[in-house]
Amino acid sequence: MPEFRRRTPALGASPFYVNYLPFDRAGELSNDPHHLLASIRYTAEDTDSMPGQITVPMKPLGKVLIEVWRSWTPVECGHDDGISFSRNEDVLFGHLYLSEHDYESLDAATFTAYQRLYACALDQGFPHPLRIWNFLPDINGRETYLERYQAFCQGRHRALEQLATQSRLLPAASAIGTRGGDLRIYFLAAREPGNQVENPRQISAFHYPPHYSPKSPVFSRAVIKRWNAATHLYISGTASIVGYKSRHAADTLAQLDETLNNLEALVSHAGCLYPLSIRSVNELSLLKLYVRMASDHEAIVARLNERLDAAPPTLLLQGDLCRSDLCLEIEGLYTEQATAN
Ligand code: 3EB
Repeated sequence: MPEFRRRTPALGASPFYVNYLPFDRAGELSNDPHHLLASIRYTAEDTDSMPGQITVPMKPLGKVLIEVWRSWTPVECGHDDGISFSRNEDVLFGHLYLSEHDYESLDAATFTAYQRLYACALDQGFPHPLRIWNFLPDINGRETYLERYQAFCQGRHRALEQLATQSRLLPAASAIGTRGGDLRIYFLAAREPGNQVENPRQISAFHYPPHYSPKSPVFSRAVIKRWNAATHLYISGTASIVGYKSRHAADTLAQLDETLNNLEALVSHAGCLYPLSIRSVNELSLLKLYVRMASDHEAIVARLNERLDAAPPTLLLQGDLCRSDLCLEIEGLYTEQATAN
């Protein structure tokens, strides 16, 4: 049996930790609201979120889990130009909803969302977004001459071009299609930047050829961030893409295998570049899977358990992916306590 290095972090080891809480234990969240950075519920009904709680209109597959971000130190909450946030000494966690109808296009709405997001992060003293999650309805639909995902990429690209002086770090990201609701974004930002990690099997998204998206998607494959006593690796949504081309159209299990190969390559690359002990996807702290067809759910879980000796806690959601030929996407988080040096 391989020895797995995944461990529960010790108190104070990192500025926050994330786990998945069974939905029937949601009541526990109100026991200690002062240490709650965020809780995220994925639910097919597009309900209004409670203060400090984020709702994303996506159907959970299998066990219903709440994503919980907890801080070791007390958090402060606030609002800034439509963004709700919570923060501790080290991190800012924010979220915003934008109604597309208030803007002339998805490009314009995304541009505004990113301007606000970066302005809020700067105002609060956390100018470097490390990880951003984007949710948009009808991601594969068309918007004038562009696909909606391309329109989103264009708005984000235009905004980040202007914001490059604030932070040169391209955050890790996910961009997922919902089946209703507004443009929703949540993010994690820090006072100091982390480092980008790219995937040796994939062309960097910001270098994708223009026919794929006239303005390229600006995100990095992963961001590594060293905290005082811990190191985090935030892995972007990863799909069955080699080079810049999608592989195994319409073959969900082949896509799953390719995606795991991509994740393995990324993790070992990160382990070569930085002093991390992680060597394989087995050792990640958390996984999240977005699956286009709910009916693929059981086959995916079976194959995942076959491929991984000890799969990390995994949240499965029904979500659409930015290319219509993609069946699934996987993101991950890794936490490692720093060794004394
Ligand atoms: C890809 O690798 C798949 O536009 O923010 C994954 C993660 C993908 C993030 C984004 C897109 C994004 O191109 C799609």
